[in-house]
Formats: sequence, structure tokens, C-alpha cells
Amino acid sequence: MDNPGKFYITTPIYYVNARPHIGHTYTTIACDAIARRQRMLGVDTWFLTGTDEHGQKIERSAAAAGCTPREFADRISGEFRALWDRMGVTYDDFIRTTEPRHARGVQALFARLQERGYIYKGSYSGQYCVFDELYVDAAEPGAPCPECGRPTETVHEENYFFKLSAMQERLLKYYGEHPDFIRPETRRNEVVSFVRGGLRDLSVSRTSFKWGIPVPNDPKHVIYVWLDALANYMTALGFGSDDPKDRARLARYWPADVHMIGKEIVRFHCVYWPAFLMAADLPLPKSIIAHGWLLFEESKMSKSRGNIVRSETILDTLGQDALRYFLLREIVFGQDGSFSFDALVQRFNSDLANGIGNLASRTLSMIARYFGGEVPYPSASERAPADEAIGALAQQTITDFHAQFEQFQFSRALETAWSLVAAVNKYIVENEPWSVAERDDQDSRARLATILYTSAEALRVVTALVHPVIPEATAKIWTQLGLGEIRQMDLRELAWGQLQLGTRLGAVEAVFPRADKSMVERMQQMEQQRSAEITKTDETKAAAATQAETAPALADSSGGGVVEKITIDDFLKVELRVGQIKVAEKVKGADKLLRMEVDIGTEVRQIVAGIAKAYEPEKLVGRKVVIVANLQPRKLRGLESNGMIVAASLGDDGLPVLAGFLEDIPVGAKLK
Ligand code: ME8
Repeated sequence: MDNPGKFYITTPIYYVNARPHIGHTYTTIACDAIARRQRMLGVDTWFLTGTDEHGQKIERSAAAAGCTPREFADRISGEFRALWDRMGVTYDDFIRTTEPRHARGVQALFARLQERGYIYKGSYSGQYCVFDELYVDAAEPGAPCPECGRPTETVHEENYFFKLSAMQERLLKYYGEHPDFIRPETRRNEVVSFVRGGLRDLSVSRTSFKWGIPVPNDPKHVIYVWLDALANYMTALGFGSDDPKDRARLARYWPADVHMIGKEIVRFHCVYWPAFLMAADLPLPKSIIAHGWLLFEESKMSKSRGNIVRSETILDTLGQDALRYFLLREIVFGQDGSFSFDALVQRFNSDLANGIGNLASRTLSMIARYFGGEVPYPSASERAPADEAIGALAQQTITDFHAQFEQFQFSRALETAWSLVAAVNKYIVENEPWSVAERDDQDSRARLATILYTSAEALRVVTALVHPVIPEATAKIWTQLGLGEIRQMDLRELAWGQLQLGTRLGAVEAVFPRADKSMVERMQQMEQQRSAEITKTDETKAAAATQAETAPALADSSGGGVVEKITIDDFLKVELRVGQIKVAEKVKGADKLLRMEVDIGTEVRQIVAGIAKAYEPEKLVGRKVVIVANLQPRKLRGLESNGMIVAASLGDDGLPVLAGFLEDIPVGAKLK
């Protein structure tokens, strides 16, 4: 199944447990730039993005926010979509894993793997990382997850397993025969050595939570989130559907040409996904391209680290082109790169305002002033080597830019394009068209025409090339050049000398007004303000949820009702601390109660709590929890309880969900 003349590209589907930040934007705009360019090359292109909405992580985030997983997913998925729409991302489809079309396709894939004998039932006892949805073999209770360092939880589950171990040789053979399957090379090498190290069968179902797609004919199990998520690339096209339109779309676009991902999800995409597809006898994607991380304040930008920058701040100030250009120009694709507001503003001023912006405004306004807004004829006689040099450089730029872009070397491609911008700006300065215009003889007029034609033609070439990266400004420049809709432009035909003589320019206006020094500070303030607002809203929601619902979960119900406001001093009277459960056991004769021994840093306390319906005692050992440490002791079933464990309480039955942290927090740490 290889369909020439089509191009299918995907972003990862983003988790809805966190709002979008510029890390997500980075992947999305890289794909958008590629998709836009493919369309300009006349290729039938399909660009997919979407959101990943199942799993325990989402279930818990929703509980913390005091809403159902569905409501939570709707809200955050909506934010991703709204952001891409605001940025003019040209996705053709947006898949949500909670859509029926996806569930149907995932179940079809699962059933297909079962039919082919690649899925069997087994059981797992051991440690599990909720954050990465990962089983951690051979680890002690509470041991940190090898991927993210967060404490693991003990689970005992009956699961369906996928025979990943049977795929080792086939995968290695495939990597060997398809050197471009995983890029860049460093990632490919890591994957190959991981697979060479041996593969264990993979658990592909869960019974510990409900928020997922049920296993066909065994709904006690939900399908493992990564099998669910990876399948999106096919279910969005119509896999699992009988509708002829869906089938045709799937046949047209699958296999994907490019799955673009961040480097932390390479294993899922380059080992599990191809293994599932091979086992299901379906064609494999042609390439998986892993980029590096966007760092902020020296570590990976991510919600759990709290070091994020939102795209909105940049969109509200410098605009989408600035963000798009910065990310693709500043970061060497494949490597990690840092974001800073300083660097953003510097790039904006040097490359956009002073670079292409200045080239456009000076060229176009001189044509308006000296030639009444019509592209002048370059003179045959009044040519200088400098004019020829610009033409030759532009032609070379077209060739190099294409080659570099094809290799995902966005930064180099943009550098190439901007060398042309710099060369033309220099050419204008050296040839002083404004001085030539002052001389009122025919030769000077012809010379002026040549200089301005050359500049305008170079501007046209560069504008067409970089349109996929800075779509807004280039569309404006294109109209100002009198060329109409830039999207109609056929990039295959781009060559020097095509600007029609006499073309009437549109109204000329600046596309990138310079940013002044205060811009950095303004953006930083906006970011801080936004964080504070978001934290406040989230906290209010979470607090409302806990206040309204926690009390019943902790045995002695207060009956809910209107929550009175308290002062900060009231709040500070409550001593909240991080504790670690060392011992947990059922209390005889009380089916709701557990007796626990909890280390709170300074001592080990006995705490009795009404959480037995939701947690099995052995699964709690090693878990870190939040304790109200200065509560007066009280007796429950004759046992002294010296503190209270903080939990949310869900639904009418008041099902408790323990408060916890995504980060690894030291025992005894105070909360305030
Ligand atoms: O992993 N730098 O979703 P996710 C660069 N749902 N890219 C970043 C980034 C950063 N600091 N932060 C996020 C998931 N990204 C799964 C994917 S796919 C079948 C399932 C980008 O919300 C990057 O593309 O954690 C990364 O791989 C992706 O967002 C992770 O998004």
C-alpha cells in the first residue's frame, strides 16, 4: 500500500491532563509547516492532531478538579483545539480518543491482535507508575519510576498481554532494512539497542480504573492507554469503520508518511506501535521523527515542573509568526533548545522586523514612491554584477532551502533563507536606490528599476519559501506584492525572474513593527499573571470539590452545606504535612476503616481512615499522602487516630481519592 502523491502527517495526541504550552505548540507548528509546504508542492496532504483522553492520570486529574473525566477532557481538549484554531494551524482532522469512531477502531485492532494469537491473558503483581502508565518490573514497593522518578504504586492485576517478545527479530530486521524509519540517527540507535536488549510481553489491559475503552467481550478490562492512543493515527482515518468513505480515506492515506513526536515517547512509537501493526498485519508508518525538548529555565518545559510558557502570551504580543519562526529557527531540530523571552524578542527584532520586514517595507514603498506602485522593468543595459549575484543566490537558496527542509533541518533552512534576506538588504544599502532616484537621467531611472526589480523579486522568492513557517506575514507581503493569495502559489515552479513586470502592488504596510525593550518584561508579567489566574481557578475548583465532598469520605460527615470563608490565619492553623504509609491493614469489624502507620518525618503516627472501600491496604504501603498533622487525636473502633489523611470524595457514595503529588516530595514536607 504505497500511495504516491499523498502525504499524511501526525502530531502526538496530547494528554488532556495539562493545558497546552509552547512545548506542544512546537510539535504542532513543525507539522503545520511541513503540511503547508506539502500542499504548496501540490501534494494531497492530510494533517492529523488531537487529544489523548483516557487513563488513570486523567481520571485522577478530573477528580482533583472536581469534575467528571468527560467534563475535564472536554474542557482541556477544547483549549487545545481553540489554540490551534487561533494560530491558524491547518489540521485536517482533530481526533479525540473519547469519540465513538476511535473506540470502535481500537476495539477492532485489539480483536484483530487477539484473532492472530498475539494477545493472551496473564497476571501481573508489582509496581506501577500511574504517571507513565508503566509497569516497573523488579522494584520494591514505592520505588521510583525509572522514567519519571515518581513513586510507583503496588498493583496486582489480571491482564491481557501482547506478545511483544515474539516481535524482537522482526523489528530489528525492519529497522535494518529501513534506515530512515526512525530519525534522527541517535534515536534510531537507542531504539535498536533497546530492542536488542530483549523485549518482554506487554500488558495491554487494566482493571484498576475504568476510564478507558473496554476490551471487546471482557468489559472489566480497559485497553492500555498506549495501545488506545497509538491507534488514533489509523482510527482517525477510518480504521474499524465499514463506511465506504472511511475505508477510502484509510486506503488513501495510510501508512502515515511522518509521525512527529518528542523524544520521550520514542519507545512507544518506534517499538510498540510497529510491533502492534506487524502483529495485526497492517502497514507500518514510513517515518517517525523525534525532536528534542524545549527547555525553560534549564529543564524540560512541563506542567509538572511548573516551568511553562503559554503560547497565548506570545500570540497576544508579538503574534503567531514570531512564535512559529522562533521555535523553528532557534532550536536545532532533533536537539534540546532553550526558550527565553529575551531570545524571542531579539530574534523578532533582528530577523523579522529588521530582516524580512524591513526588506519588504523599503522595497515596496520605494516601488510605490518611484514607480507609482507598479513593478518596474529591469533594464537590460543597466545591470551590474551585484544584480546577477542576487539572482544566482536566490536560485541557490531555493535549491538549498528545499533540501534542508526535506531533511527536517528547519533551522538551517531558515538560516539559508535569511542569508538571502541579509544579502538583499545589504545590496539595497550598497546600491542606494534613494540616491539613484535623485538623479533625473534615463540611465539612472533604468538603474533604479533594476535595483528595485531585483529586490522585489528576491523578496517574492523568500516570501514563497518561508510561507509555511510565517504564514500570516508572508500572506500580507504576497498581497502587497500584488500577487493575490499565497496559498495558490505552486512552490514546485518557484524560480528566479517570474515576477511579472507591471504587477500592481497592493497597499503597503509594515508587517513586523519593532518590539521595544519593555516587551520582555511585559511578556514575563503576562505569564506570571496568567499562571496566578489559572492556579487560582484550579485551586478554587479543587478546593470546592474537596470541601464539599471530603468530609463524608473521612468518616464523620459534616453534612456539606454552604462553605463559610476563612482568613489565611485560620488556614495557617492547619498543619498539613507529607507522610508516607509504612503499614496499612483492615480494621476488624469495620469494612470502611484502615489502620495505618504513617511516617511524617519527625515521627510515625497511627491514623485510622475511612478509605478501605477504595484502597486495598497492601497497595498503600510506600505511598505518600497528605496528613493533617495537628488534629486532636480521636478514637475510632477503639483505635486512636492521630491525624487525618486528606482525600477528595467522589460521587454520591463519597468514594475517596487520596491527595498526592506528581513530583517526589520528601516525607515531612509542609504544605501551605
Ligand atoms: O505524551 N518540548 O502526550 P503529552 C518539546 N498523549 N516538545 C514537547 C514539550 C517540550 N517541553 N512538552 C510537550 C503524550 N511536548 C501522549 C502521546 S501519541 C499516540 C500519545 C510535545 O501531552 C512533544 O511532541 O505529554 C511531546 O512528545 C508531546 O508534546 C507530549 O505530549
